[in-house]
Amino acid sequence: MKVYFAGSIRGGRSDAALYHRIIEYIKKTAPVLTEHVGNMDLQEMTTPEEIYAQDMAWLRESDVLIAECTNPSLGVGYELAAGEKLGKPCHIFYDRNRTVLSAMLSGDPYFILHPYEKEEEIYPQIDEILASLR
Ligand code: 6K6
Repeated sequence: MKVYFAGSIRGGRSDAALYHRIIEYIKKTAPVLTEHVGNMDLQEMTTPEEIYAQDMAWLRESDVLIAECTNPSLGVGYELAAGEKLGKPCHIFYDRNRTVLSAMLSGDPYFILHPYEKEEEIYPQIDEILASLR
């Protein structure tokens, strides 16, 4: 079972450390195809065309999309829409005290929403997601 983790890059890196912790947690159970999203010293070394092609290939290869959406990101929104089109289960985590989720995400019944107030709430929910896919 492979996980596609989505988190803001050009939308802003203020939650990069949180992405890193979530990715490290998931990796104890399942491979994460998009580990770079949690890389704290991310450097863009390739072209947008290559990034798009690689990410779409990883999305097709993945069994589940887990997105952290507290920091809004056009790329993450795109990936969620693409994940829905591909029929992948799409889970959206967001800190309900720090953001109001876009209505295009909260209003789409396809997406499984996981609002949280404390980071510790994220991990048992990830356990459930991964267990449901086994
Ligand atoms: C190469 C090596 C490290 O960083 C790069 C270049 N940037 C990206 N590499 C891979 N995926 C990316 C990159 N930029 C955006 N994405 C994808 O879009 C990721 O899968 C994120 O979930 C999402 C972030 O979108 P923006 O709009 O916030 O950048």
